[in-house]
Amino acid sequence: MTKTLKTSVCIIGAGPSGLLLSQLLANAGVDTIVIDRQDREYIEGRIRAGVLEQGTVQALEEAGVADRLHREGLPHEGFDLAFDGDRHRIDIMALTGKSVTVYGQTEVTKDLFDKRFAEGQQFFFNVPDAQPTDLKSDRPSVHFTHEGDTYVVECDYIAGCDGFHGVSRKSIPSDVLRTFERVYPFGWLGIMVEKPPVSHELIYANHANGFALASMRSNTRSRYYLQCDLDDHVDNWSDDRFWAELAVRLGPETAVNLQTGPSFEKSIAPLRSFVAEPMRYGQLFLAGDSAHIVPPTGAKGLNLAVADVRILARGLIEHYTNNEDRHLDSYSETVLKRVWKVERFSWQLSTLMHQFPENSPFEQRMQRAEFDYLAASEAASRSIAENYVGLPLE
Ligand code: RFL
Ligand code: PHB
Repeated sequence: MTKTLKTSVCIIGAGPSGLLLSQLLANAGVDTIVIDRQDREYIEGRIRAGVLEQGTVQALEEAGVADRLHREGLPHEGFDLAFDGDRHRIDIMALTGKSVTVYGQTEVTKDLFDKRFAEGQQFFFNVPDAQPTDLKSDRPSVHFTHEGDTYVVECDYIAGCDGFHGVSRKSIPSDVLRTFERVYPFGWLGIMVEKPPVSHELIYANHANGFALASMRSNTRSRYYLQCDLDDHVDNWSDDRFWAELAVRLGPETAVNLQTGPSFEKSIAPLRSFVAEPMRYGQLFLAGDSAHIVPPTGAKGLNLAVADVRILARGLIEHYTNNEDRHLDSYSETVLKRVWKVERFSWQLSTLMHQFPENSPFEQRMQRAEFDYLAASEAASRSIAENYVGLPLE
């Protein structure tokens, strides 16, 4: 038997985008149903982003989920770029008057889940086959099966917050959707370890052996990454091999402070730049990774998702409270302008900081010259800093 449910906005995906949208709408009295292919435990366990822009922190405050973030998050006023052992600090506070906050995506997701559950949000987890339909009608719906029953959610709008591999973007006809993509010829091998970080600020390092990043989740938990080949495998990387290679890429002056230990997470992620246009089709809106991917250099993925959601929530709330569709109608155009700027920054920083197999000695010298220019120019450093702390919402 098919069960029919009704809601204002059906949200596909319970990652940070879907959860935050649901919370912002709930705060304004707008009803949602949230559907995910996975369950809560799986979603909370995914180790991903670690750095929040001030705008992201503000959005979480507005949503009412920032108490633990303010207690446990680490404010950072700068970070280092390193090239073959030479280090240049980007003083983001001095250059922009703003800081960023180190607080893991896992924690953001937990905080959002806790509040949505406490407020009685209707979720459907482990849904393998969500299908948005009638997107061009004024009564779209989402069809799916759950625990053996068939469901139809009838709604006004569908929010596609289901990530890069989700169904939402794929339900936009191919003659409407344009996609733009760059796949990088390497991945990031990441580990998590219960040891204090090598430095109290992040270090992004370019070394002849490849990129390395020293990051953290707290004063006692570190997150490190190494550039690796796309066909490499975690089994090739014992902890000992990882630590030895990290020490080489960070350089001896930094490596003396490295506290090593057994890793409790190890994974490889590919790097990709991707944008889908438009981000609206009929009553379907895309937000977050369902519409765009950035390489993780610069820590923009989660922050970009949150910016989309803030703009989408504003449009939807205006629709429901004032019957005013101006911001909803300009959603795709507004967010894409910002998305492309953030794509540019993530691509530029990735291009500067990695070893590309196809680079000639000329391009290697160009990377070094760009680093030397940055190190000597406040204007160039400020440009990096203003992107790192986050561009204005629009
Ligand atoms: P998410 O987090 O991918 O959540 C999407 C949710 O949708 C569900 N889903 C479906 N549900 C129903 N039906 C379907 N057909 C569905 N298909 C998928 C999924 O189960 C999931 O729960 O997207 P969202 O919410 O837009 O959030 C975006 C951020 O997660 C993402 O931008 C960042 O995590 C990107 N990212 C990183 N960003 C950083 O800033 N720093 C990082 O270090 C960093 N590391 C990463 C990352 C993304 C990764 N991915 C996507 C593989 C590392 C990895 C491995
Ligand atoms: C992380 O801590 O996972 C992290 C930090 C900064 C980045 C990417 C990832 O640019």
